[in-house]
Amino acid sequence: MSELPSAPPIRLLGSNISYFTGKMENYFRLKHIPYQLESMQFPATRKLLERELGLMQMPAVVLPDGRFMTDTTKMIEWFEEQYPQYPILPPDPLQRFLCHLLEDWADEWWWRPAMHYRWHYGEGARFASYHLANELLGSIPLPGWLKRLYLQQRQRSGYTTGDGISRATVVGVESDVAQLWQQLEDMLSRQPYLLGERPSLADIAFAGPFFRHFALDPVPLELLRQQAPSVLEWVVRLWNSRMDNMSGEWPECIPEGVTALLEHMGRGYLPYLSANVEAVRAGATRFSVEVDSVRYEGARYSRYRVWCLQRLREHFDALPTNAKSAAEALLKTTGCWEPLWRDRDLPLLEGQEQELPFRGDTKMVGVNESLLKR
Ligand SMILES: N[C@@H](CCC(=O)N[C@@H](CS)C(=O)NCC(=O)O)C(=O)O
Repeated sequence: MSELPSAPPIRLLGSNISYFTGKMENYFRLKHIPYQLESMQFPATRKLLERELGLMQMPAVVLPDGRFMTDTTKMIEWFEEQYPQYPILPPDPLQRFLCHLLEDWADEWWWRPAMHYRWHYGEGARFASYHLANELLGSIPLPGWLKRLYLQQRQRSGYTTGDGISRATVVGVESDVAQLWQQLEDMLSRQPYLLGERPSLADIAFAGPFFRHFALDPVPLELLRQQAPSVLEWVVRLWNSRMDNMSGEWPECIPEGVTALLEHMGRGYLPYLSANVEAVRAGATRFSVEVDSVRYEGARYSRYRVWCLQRLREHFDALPTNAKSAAEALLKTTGCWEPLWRDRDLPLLEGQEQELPFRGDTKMVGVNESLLKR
């Protein structure tokens, strides 16, 4: 008997040491959605994605029908509609809202420290630049040392020293990371996933900074082994979890530990988001801000993150009345409420990000692309 040809799998274009590619892989695995990871090849992939999506961003997904997609947040939302069995969002609206908050924080705040740990230390920069030069830049006819040098400079000037991290900031950034690890260690030494017994969107989002960065790059990996072994165990547990095998229930109430995370987010990320709004409104592509006792000097503004703030507000506005009051009370006691609403009108471009996940308008930041553009 001949077998029916199986449907071509979903293609995930990215890198196997990339933050957002790792987030998407954790999602596909958890949902048991078959996919095939393909390393992007520059400069060809850049041209392809600019044509198909309007921008080059990692990862991209190509559906079996040939459509291209970008942005992990909107892609996951779309896949959840297509694969509604075993949802990664809890049924309780307040818990769902918390997942969206935590996802945004994981995506947009922990990116900078993750890049810092990779590119600041020689050990990390050597590993990552060697890996990426081979994985992504194989078709560029230049010597390996030059590609590695280029990658280190590109990533530092785009995402670390060029995004507000100076010598004086390093201690503050690393202690911010240490606080997060301690908070997660407290939670994950008591329960297998962030919301309790079942993995959720919050776990998928935190796979971004942890799976391909903190738990992979040599310097943070050793720190994680020593300081937060339960978090390290969670990284692998999540990678090896499947939603259709879960017997645990969604939690009855907000799990212990979430309040500390929200307080942390309210001290650092939300005030930063609001400073970013001011910078975008003023057209100041660089801005300086002190949040949670750390001063970021010359951080890049991000139009995309204005849209992120708008989305968080929309998620809040969409809550049913009871959940809305509970969310408001929780946001107020954790210091998140005021910065969430500080700027009433947000300086969004007309129709900004409305075509996601099938077309993007703005990237997180613009970095120097000379080598990859040829
Ligand atoms: N919000 C986007 C962010 C994706 C993103 O920023 N990816 C990084 C690499 S992991 C990237 O493409 N950076 C652009 C660049 O370096 O040119 C998502 O969720 O997919």
